[in-house]
This record gives sequence, C-alpha cells and structure tokens, in this order.
Amino acid sequence: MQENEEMGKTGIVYRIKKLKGFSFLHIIVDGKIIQAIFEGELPDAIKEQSAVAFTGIARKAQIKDKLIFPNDLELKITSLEALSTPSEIFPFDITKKELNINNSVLFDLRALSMRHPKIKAIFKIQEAIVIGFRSYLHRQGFSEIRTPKIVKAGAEGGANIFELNYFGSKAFLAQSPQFYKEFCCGVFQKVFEVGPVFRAEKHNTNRHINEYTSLDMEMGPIKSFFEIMKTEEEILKEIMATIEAQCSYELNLLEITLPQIKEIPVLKFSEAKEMVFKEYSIDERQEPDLSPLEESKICEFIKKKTGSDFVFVTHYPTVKRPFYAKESLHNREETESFDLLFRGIEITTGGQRIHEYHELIEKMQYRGMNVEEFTFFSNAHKYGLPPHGGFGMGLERLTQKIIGLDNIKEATMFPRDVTRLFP
Ligand code: AMO
Repeated sequence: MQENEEMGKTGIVYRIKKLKGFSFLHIIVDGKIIQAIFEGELPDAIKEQSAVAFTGIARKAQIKDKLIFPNDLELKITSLEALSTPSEIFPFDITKKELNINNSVLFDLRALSMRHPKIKAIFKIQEAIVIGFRSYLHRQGFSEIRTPKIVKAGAEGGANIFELNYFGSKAFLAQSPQFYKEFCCGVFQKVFEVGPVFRAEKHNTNRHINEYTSLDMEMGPIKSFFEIMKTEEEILKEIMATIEAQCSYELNLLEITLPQIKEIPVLKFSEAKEMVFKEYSIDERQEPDLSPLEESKICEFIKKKTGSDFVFVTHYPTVKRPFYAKESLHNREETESFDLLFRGIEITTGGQRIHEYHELIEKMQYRGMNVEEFTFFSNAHKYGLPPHGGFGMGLERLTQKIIGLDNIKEATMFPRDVTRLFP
C-alpha cells in the first residue's frame, strides 16, 4: 500500500471502533492488518470477523500502532460489502493486545485463539524456520524425501512408541525417519525430511508433545560427525536470516531478539558433567545422560562465558544412544554423536551412524535385539552404505526457545499430549 494508491481487496474485519459519523476498521488483508476509515453508518452485516470486499484510497495515518502494517498509512474506504457475517460474537476478545486466556481454553478453542495476532505470529516464525531449513539444504544439493509413518519397528528404542493394529498385525507410529533417511543416503547421498514423528510420552511436560515435527537430515560419505555439526550451524544461520528477512512484523510484535550465531561452542559430554559439578555443585556425574537441570546449567555457563545461546555437547555414552549410533574408535563406551542445546534445552540429536554390516549385527546382538526383525535395515549395510551421519531437530522446541514461550504446546498449532486428542 502506498500513499494515494487506490486499492480493491478482500479481507477479514479484525476490529471495529465506532465513533461519531465514522468507524475505524482493522482489516486483515493478505495476512497483515491494515487500518481503514469508513464514513457514515456501518452496515449491520459488517461485524468483527466478517469477510468483506472493499475499495479505498491510501492516505497518511496519525497512529503508530505496531499491529498495523504499514503503520504510517490508512485506507479511506470508498465501497464496502460483506461477504460473510459470523452468527455469534467471539467467546473471548481477540482484539486485546494480549490474549490472556488459560491454556486449556487456548488449546480447546485453537481455531479461534490462533487468530490473535500474537499467536498467529508464532506460526509465521515457525514457517520461516522451515523455509530457512529447506532452502539451505536445497542449495547444498540435498534431496527432500518422504518416509512412512506407519512402520514395522521403532528406530529409537525406549517405551515411548505408539502401537497400532494394522489389519490384524502389529505396527507402530514412526518415532523418527531414522532407518529411511539412512537408506536414502545410499541412494541420494544427501537427504532431508520435514515430517511428523510420534512419541508416546506418558507425562505432561513443558518440553514434550506426542506428535512433533522433525527437521531431519542425513549425509554421506563423511569423515567425521563434526561435519554434521558444521552443517547444522550453517543451517541455523540461514534459519535466523530467513526469520529476520520474512518476519520483521512478527519479531516486532512479539518483541523478539534473534540469537546471534557465530561459531557454536563445543563441549564433550564428560567435560560438561564435570563443569556442572564444579560450577554449580550439582553432582549427576554417574548418570549416562544429561538431566534437564544439567542442560540448563550448561547453557547458562556457556552464555556467560561466550555469549552463545547454543552449545554442542559431544560423545554421549553408548548405553544411552540408540543401536545405530557409531561408537568412538578409541573408546567404545562413547559415541560419535552430539546434542545441540539452545537456551536451556536439547533441540537436536545427531551423529555418525554405523555403516559397516558386521559392526551393526554385532551391536544388535550385544543389545539382545532380534537381528532377523531388522534385516530390512541391515540389508542396506550389507550391500554397502557410505560412512554417514545426520541429525533430527525438533521444530516446536526450536520455535519455543526462539520466541521464549513457557510451554512447547504454545509452539504447536494443534498439540497432542496424554489427555489432548482434539481439536
Ligand atoms: P531424538 O529422539 O533425540 O533423536 O529426537 C531429536 C529431537 O527431537 C525433539 N524431540 C521432541 N520434541 C517434542 N516432543 C517430544 N516428545 C520430543 N522428543 C524429541 C528434540 C530432540 O532433540 N533419530 C534421532 C535423530 C538423529 O540422530 O538423526 C532422534 O530422533 O528436539
């Protein structure tokens, strides 16, 4: 919209403020809110949430409201017609600056609550994350793949797998695209997928949901898993640049400062544990994984020391990693793997995988797995897979932490938890 421009558009009326002889309208046009002035009596069919067709002329506006885009212009309406009229008024006021409703209403009435500009902004930023992820990998020659979500076996182990009855036989919902992205490495070498994964989390926490979107990549041949970390660092830089370029309106509305990424610091798992003990007197050194408290302390320490919001932790213990993770040559107790922590929580797991057939079979046998059951997987190794690795990043956790939301569910359009299966 430019000054003196005549425009004819359709939109949704977001807010109406009636004054003597005229009305202020906020109309959502192409996803952004513009301000319009309508002189005279507003027709009855024009209500908040009415769809409208209108024409008007742009002129200078007196207001400076960051909700309005562009915020120095308004439209003097010359014709206005209702295309639809809601039967009821909204159950809560979405024209308020802050929505201020409790989480159960927020999620029960998601189709309505997402219409609040600040809630909608979360998902515009999330969209930019995915665009940045895709565009970086496409540019680097990665192929985008699609893998099945109904599977015969889970890849990640553990009890958090959904079982289902598949025409009388047992099947599962995929915990990750792990097996398939490894297969595709043997086909395309460099692949990625943006897709849903399922985790039967039995507890409600602010960092777990039962269906989330995984940003997965896998590449080969590689010489070391540090190449994967470097690629993730470049991807994150592009993600931040994409948000910056596409979401200035949303960043301003939500008052967000994006993290600066230079070189992401790297700590070994054992060093990280020791540091937490030394700096914070928290002794969980015997545990083969990082607790949420340790993750938050590691981030706090790194932020203080280096200014970075991100930190890679490498060489997780073999016992805590899935069977496909490659053990370090010099120490079989640890893996060639990493997690990426961001503002207090893990957002990514990745690493190098076992690519040698005999090594894989030996590992499965050692873990007491049914080797036959995984022939569909090990066959790829038998006939030759390049040394490869990759990572899986949780889209909702990344969104949550970029925006500074308390609960991951706020970064999920239609969250699923132990008790929530609708809308
Ligand atoms: P992992 O199981 O660690 O690794 O998952 C990778 C990332 O997914 C996110 N995540 C979750 N987000 C929301 N709710 C959950 N319940 C949930 N569980 C996990 C986290 C986590 O870091 N196949 C490997 C990845 C790989 O090595 O390529 C995997 O799935 O952000």
